[in-house]
Amino acid sequence: KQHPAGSTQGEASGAKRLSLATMASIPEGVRRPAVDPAALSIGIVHFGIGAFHRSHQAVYTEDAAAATGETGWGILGVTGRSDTVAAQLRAQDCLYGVLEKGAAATSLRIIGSVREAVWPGRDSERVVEALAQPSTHIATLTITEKGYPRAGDGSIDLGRAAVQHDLGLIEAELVKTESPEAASIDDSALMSQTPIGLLVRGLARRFRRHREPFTVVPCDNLVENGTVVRTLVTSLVAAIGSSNSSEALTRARESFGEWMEDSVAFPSTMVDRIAPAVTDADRDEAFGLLGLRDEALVVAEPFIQWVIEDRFAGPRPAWEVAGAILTGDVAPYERAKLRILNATHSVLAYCGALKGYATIAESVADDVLRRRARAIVDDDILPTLESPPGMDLQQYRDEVLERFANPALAHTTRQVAMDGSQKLPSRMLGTASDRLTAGHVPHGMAFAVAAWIAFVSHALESGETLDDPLADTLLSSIGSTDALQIDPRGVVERLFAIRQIFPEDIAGSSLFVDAVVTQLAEVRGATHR
Ligand code: CS2
Repeated sequence: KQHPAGSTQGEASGAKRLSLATMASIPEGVRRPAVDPAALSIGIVHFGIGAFHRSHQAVYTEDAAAATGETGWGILGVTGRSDTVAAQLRAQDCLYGVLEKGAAATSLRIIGSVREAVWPGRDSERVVEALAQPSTHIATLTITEKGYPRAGDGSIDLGRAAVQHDLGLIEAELVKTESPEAASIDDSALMSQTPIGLLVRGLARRFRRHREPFTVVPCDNLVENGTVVRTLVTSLVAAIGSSNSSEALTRARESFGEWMEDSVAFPSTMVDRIAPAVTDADRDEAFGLLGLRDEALVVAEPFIQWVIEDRFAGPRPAWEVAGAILTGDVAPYERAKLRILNATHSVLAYCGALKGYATIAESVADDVLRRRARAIVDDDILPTLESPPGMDLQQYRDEVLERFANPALAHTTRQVAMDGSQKLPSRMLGTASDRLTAGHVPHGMAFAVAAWIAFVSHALESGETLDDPLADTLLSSIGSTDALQIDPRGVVERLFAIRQIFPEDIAGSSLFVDAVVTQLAEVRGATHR
């Protein structure tokens, strides 16, 4: 069917929007919410309500609620930079579809576990209040790698203005005396600017009001993500009162810190589901199935996995009945996933983009690139891993490449290639470092790092935007459009000098530097158009 460019069929036809009121008209063949959305109350605050959360934790949470009949696990979703996604959700009572695209079949399911959507730029008070409610027990986070404002030692980066701003709000919260007037003051100066700052501000109110336990569950692709968040939070708390100390504040900081030590848990998790950005074609496809407009639609592959460290301070949804693995040790799962899936994903994204492929599926369909990805896993990655219980890593490798090949998922190389400076350490450099320590030169990981360098350099050569928080630093380290040709070693050395990305042991290994320089030529060969 034809409809004007830049709009979807739903918009063009003036169709009704998905909402509680229109839910009754959801046709047979589309799965309705497994719970009555209107019956759910907030038990979870989620930071970063993007496509990934909506296709992953929100689905597990709904399935767990459906299986147990518990109604206390509705989700309040917090957006990041703008109100857009929250507004889209609010306009449809936070209902949205997950369009599941398998290689052979597509299906649509409507999710009802998200009950509120808030942009803290407008209403951080609502988020703080939700975190302080005794009926809220958990915060989950998908704020992407760059959402964790870490300094070199893993503590919070107090040099950032946004962190200092949030620290001031946390201090004010800790020593606040509740009065009706105070509660009504709400202007932009009172808006927390970082998710971690907002989380700690909410925990400060919780501490001040009743001190019920709480659990923070990060769901980003980071090594030991629970420890990462705990370190950020505790270092932020430790900084309370550092600039304008009063006796009251010092006392409050100490007991806040003690409560946190005793009553707030930070389990680590491994999350997995490929959820590419939604396109208008996806919206059209979903509209064809649903007959209602859904501006908050997400797309995902059929595969889904969640492994959670079973270390909660208070109650949690019965996520295990929805298929999640609750375990004492997430590390082997998390390593296998980051090192096999995410590393090869990135390699295929860089090389694919250089070769002119728009999607990961096209990249992995290219024999040269697929064989490369597989060889990197076999040569360097598998030797660093121990098998998680019940998992065969060679089979996992094959399944991962198979998932990437799913032709129905238009996951762009551009999307996976973004934020490389934030992704390299957890996906590639741990493997490289383990191999070097074991006395091997990791040529495969050198290829992976070289692919990233070639990709970054290509952005400089072509003038295309480099989507990376360190873009300026990266481009100026490369220097000029012909630097990689003229002086590849110089480029590698200058990039390796960026300590936020490359740790000392890697940057200082002349064997690894040599290997990366050599592999730059291999990358050129493999990505030759
Ligand atoms: C991808 C991940 O964008 C990326 O960097 O590698 O988002 C990947 O799709 C997920 O981790 C899969 O679970």
